[in-house]
Amino acid sequence: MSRALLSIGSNLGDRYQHLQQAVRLLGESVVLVSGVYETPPWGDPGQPAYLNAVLLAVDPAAAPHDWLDRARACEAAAGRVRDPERRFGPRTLDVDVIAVWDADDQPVLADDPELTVPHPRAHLRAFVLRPWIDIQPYGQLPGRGWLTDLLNDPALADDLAGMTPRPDLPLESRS
Ligand code: A4P
Ligand code: MG
Repeated sequence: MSRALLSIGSNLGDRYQHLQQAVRLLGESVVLVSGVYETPPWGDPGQPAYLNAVLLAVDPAAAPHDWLDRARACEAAAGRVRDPERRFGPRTLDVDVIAVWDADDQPVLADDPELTVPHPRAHLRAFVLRPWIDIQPYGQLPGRGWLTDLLNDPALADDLAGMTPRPDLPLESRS
């Protein structure tokens, strides 16, 4: 049994369609889907605004690396092209594995460059924490603490203020 919190983001092409396709491809495992937010670019300012959301997915058969494989399959389906010169640059679809929990509901801790969980930059990202609170108001980022406390960090204030909810762009879960 494994549970994963995945973050999805897009700032190139039909952004909404890319997010919808990711939810569709992740399929039956998706149990909770946040609202969509328009967010200022993080880490590399010279690019268009993103649409971001997060998903909680559950799959009794999934090992931690399976979530990364699924994330990459979604990115490939959106025709993502990686620019090695621009790490945080624009993309049709970014799917990150933010955290994974095992069958006993314990957070999986992995320091492998292939899959580092919890995601090492999640606590710095309002575009992850804000939608996550939508679906888990009492959630915690393993090793970092309550989502509400993390979002109150003054360092995130500007990014948070720059985010706009997009209730006109709903993402549906099928479960
Ligand atoms: N990797 C290790 N751990 C993980 C993990 N937990 N989840 C490895 C996903 N991948 C993980 O990823 C680089 C390597 O990280 C892979 O080999 C993978 O095995 P990548 O997808 O090839 O490259 P990337 O996504 O361009 O780089 P990186 O460092 O993952 O960037 P981020 O952190 O994904 O940032 N601003 C807004 N507003 N919204 C966004 O969604 N996204 C980014 C991308 C930048 N700014 C953004 C947004
Ligand atoms: Mg990524």
